[in-house]
Amino acid sequence: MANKNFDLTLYLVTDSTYHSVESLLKTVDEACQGGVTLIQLREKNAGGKEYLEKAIKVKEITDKYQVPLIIDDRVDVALACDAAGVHVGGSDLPVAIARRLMGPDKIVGATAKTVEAAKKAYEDGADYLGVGAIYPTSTKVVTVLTEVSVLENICQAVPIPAIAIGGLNGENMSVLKGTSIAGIAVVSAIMKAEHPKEASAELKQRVNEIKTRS
Ligand code: TZP
Ligand code: MG
Repeated sequence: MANKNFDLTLYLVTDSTYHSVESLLKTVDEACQGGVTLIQLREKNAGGKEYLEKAIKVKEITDKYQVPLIIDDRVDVALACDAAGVHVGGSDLPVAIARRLMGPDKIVGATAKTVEAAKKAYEDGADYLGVGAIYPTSTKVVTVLTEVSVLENICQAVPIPAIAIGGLNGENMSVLKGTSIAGIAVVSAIMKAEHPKEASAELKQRVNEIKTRS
């Protein structure tokens, strides 16, 4: 596998629900200034054309700050905008297919809620795992909660890094202390923040206080 350098410490997953394109771009820009280390464009209601147009605009910003851009769900959109990678979940293209289409140099992230799924995603070529939801979330309507103990079992079961996601913020992420996560992923804690730059910087500081793995 190619040597891919990416930092999962603070992974922003976007949500356009309450954002115009301009506001989405502004939030992404401020989040980059605040130090997010990876950004996933997550567009659940956009067709391919709209998704790609947004991805190209977001990538202009992430490129400026040298933050890798990951596209949620859609390998075609990821390839079309030359994103750093794609993130696939249980109802998307299988990890092995995503890897084959993306090639060895791109990042492929996968969602895993069990040790078994984590091992399979690793064997099929995933570079990192997203695990959750740790807390109830209003961002993703259909999701189940994942115990922190399961998260840690996943971290121990595979050599690729794992991040925690779901309802996480600066106050409640301490529940992850002692686990082997490489970072956390958030939507609301940055997308709904009044000051995304400051919110990102504070979250990053908190994650760095609790995480032990790079
Ligand atoms: N996958 C599991 S929970 C979640 C996703 C995409 C949403 C997390 O959003 P928030 O606002 O940080 O709870
Ligand atoms: Mg998906």
